[in-house]
Amino acid sequence: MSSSFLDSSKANSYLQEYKHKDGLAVEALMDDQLSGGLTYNDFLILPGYINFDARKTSLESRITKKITLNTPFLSSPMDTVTESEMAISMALLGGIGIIHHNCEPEFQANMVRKVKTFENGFIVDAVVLSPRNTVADVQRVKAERGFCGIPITENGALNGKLVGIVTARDIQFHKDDTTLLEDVMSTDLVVAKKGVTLVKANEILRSSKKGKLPIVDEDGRLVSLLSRSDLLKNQNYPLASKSDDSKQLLVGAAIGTRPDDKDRLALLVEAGLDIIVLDSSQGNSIYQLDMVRWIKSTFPKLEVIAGNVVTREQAANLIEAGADGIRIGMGSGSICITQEVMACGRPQATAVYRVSEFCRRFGVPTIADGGIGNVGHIVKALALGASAVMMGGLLAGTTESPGEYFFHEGQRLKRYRGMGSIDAMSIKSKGEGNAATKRYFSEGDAVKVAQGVVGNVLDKGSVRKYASYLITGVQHSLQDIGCQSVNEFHESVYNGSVRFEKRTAAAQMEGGVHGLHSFEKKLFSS
Ligand code: CPR
Repeated sequence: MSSSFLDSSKANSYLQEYKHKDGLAVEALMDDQLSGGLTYNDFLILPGYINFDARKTSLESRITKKITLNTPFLSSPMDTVTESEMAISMALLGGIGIIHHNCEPEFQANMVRKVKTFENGFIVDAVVLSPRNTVADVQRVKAERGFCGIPITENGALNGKLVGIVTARDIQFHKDDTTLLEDVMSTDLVVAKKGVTLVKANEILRSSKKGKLPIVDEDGRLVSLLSRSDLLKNQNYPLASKSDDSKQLLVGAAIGTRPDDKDRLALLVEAGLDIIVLDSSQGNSIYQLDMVRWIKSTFPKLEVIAGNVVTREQAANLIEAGADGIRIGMGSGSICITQEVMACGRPQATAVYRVSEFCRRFGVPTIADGGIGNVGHIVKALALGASAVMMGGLLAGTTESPGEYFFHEGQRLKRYRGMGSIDAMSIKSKGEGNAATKRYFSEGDAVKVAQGVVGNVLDKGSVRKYASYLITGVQHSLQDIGCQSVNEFHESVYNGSVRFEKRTAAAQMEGGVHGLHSFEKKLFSS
């Protein structure tokens, strides 16, 4: 009896041959001739084979030549997105915050310093008082810094001889705030000797049941401090981005490319900066190329992310000048009107693919910046070769983003604005124009041409929960695709085993919620 089915040996080889052939390889997807530029919504990734637990998926990725993060997320250097609070949270979750520069240089450097001193293994710039200080001084520190386990040294400074410690309990019922600390401080001290390892010091702290562990040298002088609350934070954030030696959180900051930005950078470096981002809407300029070269020769240890670019030619110049990472995007930001006003830019998916595919030949990681509106966009940016994503609007409206919440028509909102909006460009700061005007090369103009808008975004709660949702979402997506790490994902895209498909307008409608009278879109629970 004849059958239209293949016999088993033919069926087997047919199965092997076609295993990865459905859909398109990335190069075919991105074929400019056929499609024009693509955005993230124009395509989908086809599912692969699952043989691992999503929680085992590694999101580790290199964001500059020398820096690898556990979470490939950066927060945008925008004044409604990243100040120290956001940068601390991003680093705790394994990403990194890039602190904006629409402010005085000293203010920006202070924000960098705050991140660097947030969660030290050892606190090396501890607040210290002397026995002659009063209870009122402790109360002031508590109000300003939020803690009051303060070591007391003879001279009231670090490196002075340790004579006591004042804790909340010591001053709790003290009515007279003029009392000298020598009369209330605890002198029964548990200390550890300078040179003690972090692990050992943590053990002593744990068993002593004290809040703080002073570290002293052989003469009893205070050199640093370990805090119980840091111990707990360490336990909660296993992915945290930290420098290998000091265990301080990693932080980035943005500057422009004008001469006075060199002075600003010196302050940032002194504050402990790890990555500098050269913040320009069009990075392929003589100013930026000179700046990259100057930074690499002046601060050889500092990692430089250059940009923004959307073409290989732009990227080539920056790589040649010495960039350690390349930021991609022009006109794709959620608050952005650059493409409309300047007629310049590129659809983001195409820009990310073309530039990343070029940069990887030189070992230079890329960052997809702008237009990331959900977990799927993050995964698509990574699929197109980006090592990491930078997010503005997605992180705005969180507790840790700058600005106050307000209510409008029953909803809790926060402001989110483009750095090229008239609002942002109107912030006064000393030096050559403000940061926002410099980003758009318009500091000398009598008329400011806006490249972005001011808007509002919904309250998203704490970024620590929100970004955890993004991380888990990306892990599940990579599981569906069948890749257990970002590195494997990149390899599988380039070797053609991860497949793609274009999405028609109808397909995009089908992929969204449809046909309901009404619905509530709750994205996660924790
Ligand atoms: P979203 O994540 O909100 O889509 O985009 C954030 C990115 O938009 C920023 O990291 C920055 O590169 C870019 N951006 C910020 N302000 C902008 C204005 Cl006014 N115009 C164009 N791009 C802007």
